[in-house]
Amino acid sequence: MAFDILGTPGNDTLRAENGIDTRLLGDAGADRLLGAASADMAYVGGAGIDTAYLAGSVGEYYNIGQAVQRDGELFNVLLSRNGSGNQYIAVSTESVSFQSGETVANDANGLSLVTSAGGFGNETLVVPRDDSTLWLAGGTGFDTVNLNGNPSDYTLSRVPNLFFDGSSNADAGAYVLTAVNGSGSYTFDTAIDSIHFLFGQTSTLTELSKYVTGSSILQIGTNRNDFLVQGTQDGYRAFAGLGGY
Ligand SMILES: [Ca+2]
Ligand SMILES: [Ca+2]
Repeated sequence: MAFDILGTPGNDTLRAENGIDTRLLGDAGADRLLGAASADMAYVGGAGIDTAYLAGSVGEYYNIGQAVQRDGELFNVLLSRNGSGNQYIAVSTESVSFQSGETVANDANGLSLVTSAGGFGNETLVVPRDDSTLWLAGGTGFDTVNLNGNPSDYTLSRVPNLFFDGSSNADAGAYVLTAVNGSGSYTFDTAIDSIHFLFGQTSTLTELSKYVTGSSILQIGTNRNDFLVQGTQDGYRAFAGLGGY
């Protein structure tokens, strides 16, 4: 649960403490919203021309290229590359400045200057600690997602939009881990390679069903070599292997 720091209708400078998850709520006016290292931050500028100030440099974040609805606000999300904290930047915050000196507009153009998750390299995506609904793309390279807790803290499902005429939704087959305590839901496209639970367990994406309790109503393969399991004895199950072996 994040700590809130509230601005006034005037021009405010709001500063978060290091290590404390914080929402900075500027209200009206031209606000300076100063984030902190080692914590998850939300920057809500409100009316007026506002700037979020992030710890570190552009190179310490991934732009996941999607807007996320949270607490009634629409946010662009930058994921931490090094544990410095994930950054939710409300669209009412006009620009983003980094401690290292770079400033970008908080829009698709500006954020395109931040490395996209799902690119060519070997990426490690560190997801926020709680209260998140994120869709994560792997791209090429070997991509790992660091997720909080243990496998037992989640249930597993797959995006089931597979049609019997052979067509499928673009997201079909994506893996979904939903936190048992309701704090978040994480969807991984099948280009993510590995999930590392921060309390110890590491699993390839395709073997998650060995570790995480899940729905087996619809098992869908990926374009890789798959391990499909029917989890219960009764009823019909649809298996679709897609590509691979
Ligand atoms: Ca203000
Ligand atoms: Ca604003």
